[in-house]
Amino acid sequence: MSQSDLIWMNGELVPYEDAKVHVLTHALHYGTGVFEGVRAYDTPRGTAIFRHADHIDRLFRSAALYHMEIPYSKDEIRAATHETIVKNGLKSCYIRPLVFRGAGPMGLYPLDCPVDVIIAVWEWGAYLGEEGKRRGVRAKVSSWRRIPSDSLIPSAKASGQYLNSVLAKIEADKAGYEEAILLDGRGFVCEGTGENLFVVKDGRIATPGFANDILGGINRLSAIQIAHDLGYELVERDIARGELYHADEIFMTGTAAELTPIREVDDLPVGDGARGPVTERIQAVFEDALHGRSERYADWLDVVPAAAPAP
Ligand code: PPE
Repeated sequence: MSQSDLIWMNGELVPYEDAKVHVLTHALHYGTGVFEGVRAYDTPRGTAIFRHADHIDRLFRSAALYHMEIPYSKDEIRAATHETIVKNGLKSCYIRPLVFRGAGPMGLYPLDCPVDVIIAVWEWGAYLGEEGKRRGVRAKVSSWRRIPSDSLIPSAKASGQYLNSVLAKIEADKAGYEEAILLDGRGFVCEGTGENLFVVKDGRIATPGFANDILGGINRLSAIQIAHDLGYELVERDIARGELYHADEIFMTGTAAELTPIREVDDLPVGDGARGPVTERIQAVFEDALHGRSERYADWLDVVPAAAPAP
């Protein structure tokens, strides 16, 4: 991660060093925030944000699910994001909008605390590495189960919920793996700590659905669309843990991770222990879409105006 100069904070761009909050910020104590992970790519049409409207929609939905009213419109958030990228002079970057309960009365009741909004951008390479995207990564089935939807809201991208992913990530890292695969409360495959998951067997693709308590990934939707367009059969269904050990291929999708194959699960090679042919085909189309090399998926890109107007 490399630091950028300016962070958008409650309506204005402030220097990186000055983008601070009070220690009694509600979200710091109780995790009352919602966020997004978005990426902008350097494309032939200029800097372009991948599926920006979908990310903004999910941000507003996550906020509503936690009873937070965002004090800006979707258009304002979009324009502010454009401005933050342009003013930082970045051609490609990771974008992190965060909406959180700020400093106000302490105690669990949050509705009297302000709702603060920041948008940060920085240059960030592939989360699980460029080599990981080519060769695949090693994953471990976590001993931590994915948060169930009768305790929290797995479909919301809420800050506090990420303690679940943090525990799984630490466990996997300490055990020498790059990523964790969490099972849902019923013991079916759910997702990675920050990625959705797909299993390929005999040319057919399966992925967990909302009944498995996934976060509805935007890249998941793109991978589903691309798989369909390439003519693959793809179903959303319960996937037993044991299927991971019989899969021909497994891959994960996420904004940070992009499309990354898994080459080993629990020390067992997945298929040939390398990126498989179905994964490679979908990944190639996906990469073209991200980088603006695809006519077919050109609509997925929100081109950043070179001199963004102030929001
Ligand atoms: N599941 C989880 C739990 C998750 O956090 C992400 C994104 C996804 C699935 C995939 O969603 P999407 O990006 O819309 O395809 N994780 C974000 C945060 C990662 C981080 O380390 O921070 C991301 O990829 O930006």
